Amino acid sequence: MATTAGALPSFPPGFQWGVSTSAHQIEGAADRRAPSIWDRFSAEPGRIKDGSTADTACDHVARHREDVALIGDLGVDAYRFSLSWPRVLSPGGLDFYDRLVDELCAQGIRPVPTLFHWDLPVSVAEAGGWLERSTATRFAEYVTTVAARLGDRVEQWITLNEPAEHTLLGHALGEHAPGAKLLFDALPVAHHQLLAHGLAARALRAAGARSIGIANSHGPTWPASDDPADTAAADLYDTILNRLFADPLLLGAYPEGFAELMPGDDVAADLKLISESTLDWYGVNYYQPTQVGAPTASDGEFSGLTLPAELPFSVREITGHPVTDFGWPVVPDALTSLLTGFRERYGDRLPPVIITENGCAYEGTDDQDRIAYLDGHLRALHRAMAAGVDVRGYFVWSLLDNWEWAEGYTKRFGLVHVDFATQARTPKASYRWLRDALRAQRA
Ligand code: IFM
Repeated sequence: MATTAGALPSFPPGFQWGVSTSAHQIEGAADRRAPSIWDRFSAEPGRIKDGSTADTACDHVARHREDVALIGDLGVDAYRFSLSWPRVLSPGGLDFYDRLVDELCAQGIRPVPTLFHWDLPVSVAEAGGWLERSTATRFAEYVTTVAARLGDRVEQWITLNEPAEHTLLGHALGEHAPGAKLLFDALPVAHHQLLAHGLAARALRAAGARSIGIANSHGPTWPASDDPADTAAADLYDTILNRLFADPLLLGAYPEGFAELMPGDDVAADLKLISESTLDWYGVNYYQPTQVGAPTASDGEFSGLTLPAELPFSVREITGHPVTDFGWPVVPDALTSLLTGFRERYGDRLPPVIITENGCAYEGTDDQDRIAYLDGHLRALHRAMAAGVDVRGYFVWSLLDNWEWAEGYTKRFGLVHVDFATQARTPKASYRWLRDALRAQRA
């Protein structure tokens, strides 16, 4: 992979630099919280590639001071972490987040909590989970509790992380928790998460929050060919990934043909609630483009996922680009085109954008490939900004090597290496590169 091309271009003053993590992937201390659907899922044989669980993960609950010090030394402005809803339900659970927020504030790092990053409490799942409308209401109650406790120090909130992945991987394909294989019958999960976003935003505003966002995953969809069967399949995939969640939030409407499939007596009223003043900024998690074609006769495979032949599209391998250890193609230009495409599609309805995740899986602590990845994507981001997209921040995924869901501990996304046997943290070359790049931005 190519090395970097010297100093990064200058980002505007006030641009927010950050690193991201999520609760289930780093916290450990599983015995001190209620179970989540991921605990249950990872206990089922064959679900997780290396047979591991996140019971210990990065032992972050015990080591959060050391981790906050690493964030401080890196020199970023903000730390995006998530709260574990099951921990908040458990005695003393919120005390941990209270201490974490205090520690961040003491180091001058802005806390940016995500309120849901896939670890639904089992108790909520047993009442129907996201297939039930009542989960959105329960989520808003939990958010009210969190905001009452942390709202005096937290200004910037993220309601949900990647509801598209949680719907598709968790409820349509069964590759993530809770392991349901409902295909298009999973659509209520999308609607109820959007409703939860709307209700949570209302609860946060009532608690005085002034900066609310959501972290949605997006990436350009490339049709496998000009054949109408391929372009139609790619259009559908693109609608599901790039519009099913963004259109309701930004336009107050579902893409054509989807509103009729959503649950509830008054979807139009829900859409009003979902879209009205619920976003001060729009979070984009970007990793890669996807090449999509017409369905194939047999099941497909993509990044370790099985894609059943019944799907109305198939995902094809992208060639001609370097790939990460996950097999994901490295295409920085696709970040530029994604953002300029969003600006074209949504115009003034698109609020300022923050890149809430971007990063890559590579082994090793002399991670020159990660440096080249980050360098390339930051330049691509700068090009999108020069073309008029209002981008206000960039968060690297991830601070630490962590538990990568169905991949277990086999994929390392961290700027900091974690030895999972000893819990020793070792900053990688990419950590030092980012630290120096941030110093140069501020010089
Ligand atoms: O680790 C995940 C994260 O939890 C959500 N976004 C993508 C990351 C890499 O797969």
